Amino acid sequence: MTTQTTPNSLANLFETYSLNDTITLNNRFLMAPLTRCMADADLVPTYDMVAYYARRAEAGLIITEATIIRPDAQGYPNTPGIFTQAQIAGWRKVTDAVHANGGKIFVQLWHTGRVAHPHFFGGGDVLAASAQKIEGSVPRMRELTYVTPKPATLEDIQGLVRDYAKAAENAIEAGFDGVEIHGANGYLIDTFLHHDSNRRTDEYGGTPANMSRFALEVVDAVVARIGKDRTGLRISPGAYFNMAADSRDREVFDYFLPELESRDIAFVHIGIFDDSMEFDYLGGRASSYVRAHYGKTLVGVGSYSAETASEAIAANKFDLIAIGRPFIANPDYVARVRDGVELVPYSDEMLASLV
Ligand code: FNR
Ligand code: 8K6
Repeated sequence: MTTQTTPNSLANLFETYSLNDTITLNNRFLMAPLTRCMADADLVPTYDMVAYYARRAEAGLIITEATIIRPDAQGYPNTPGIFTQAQIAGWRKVTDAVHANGGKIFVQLWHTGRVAHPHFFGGGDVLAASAQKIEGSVPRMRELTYVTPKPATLEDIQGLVRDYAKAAENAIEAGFDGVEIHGANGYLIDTFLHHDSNRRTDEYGGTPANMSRFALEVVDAVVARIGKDRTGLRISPGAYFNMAADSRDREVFDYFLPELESRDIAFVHIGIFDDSMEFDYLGGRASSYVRAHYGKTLVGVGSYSAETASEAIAANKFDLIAIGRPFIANPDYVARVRDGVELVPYSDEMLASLV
């Protein structure tokens, strides 16, 4: 292991950053949301999860693994929830430990939409924008093939909006500094924003304003409940996961992003695994496209190293960098980068345990 001082070229990553008047981050690193499937049978965070997050408190902001807002939101085993008192109490231990170590933490609020499976919630409907199913089965549970979702009725939509707001309220009760609404990666909110999954002909489909309506209603309801300073949003304008690309999606996001900008939320975060991916209909990278259409705080992500992130921030491509897999492999990622200590390389086998 070699030790040296932080290269000057990385110094911008260690500058503080004010999201708004109420939240200032100690550095430019976010820990990306990372599903680990390690909550207990009641979807309550465990002591191992408390220790896992506490070890990573040097990140300017931790975004937790995606956390379901209600039972029918679940699509993977042992993903934590934030809708019971036991879950809120479990998360309180996590937030207390992160705060004791000087960190900040937002919870990622999740409904998997058409990626949900009734196996996890005792049967019943899988809700999505339209009855367009995805192929395949739940990872590691191959007998559970995905089902055709039920298009959410207007009543279902009102209930969902209410439940996102309630989950945000629960998050504040659990001691979180804020929430990141999961509007990315092909899950519920994203199914409204893309033509592949939204075939509706009512006021939630067919036009950019209609297709943006559900996402904006969720944002507005969460903002009304906990405040814009404590509300972030993750989006995937480029379809890449459980979603087929459609060039008409561009108009949806052309409409959606300025609407979002007027809400003045804490940040927008790209949902992507590799930001070098280019999307024809976005004219390049998802992050460049969002930067051009959204003038407020942007979080970049997707196969960045500290070096490439530092360069991208210096070139004003985004303001903050989220780090995912390297943070699984290196609980002390931020200290290693700061001190010039070599990183442990990530491998998929590391997902088997929480370190
Ligand atoms: C993820 N990612 C992810 N994204 C999200 O919005 N919510 C989540 O719960 C998860 N879960 C998750 C689990 C695992 C094991 C991986 C590898 C990824 C995506 C993640 O936040 C990030 O966008 C990517 O990992 C790309 O960043 P890195 O890993 O290249 O720094
Ligand atoms: C038991 C299941 C654990 C679920 C983890 C959910 C996180 C998703 C990680 C899956 C990787 C998907 C990669 C898609 C990348 C496409 C890039 C072109």
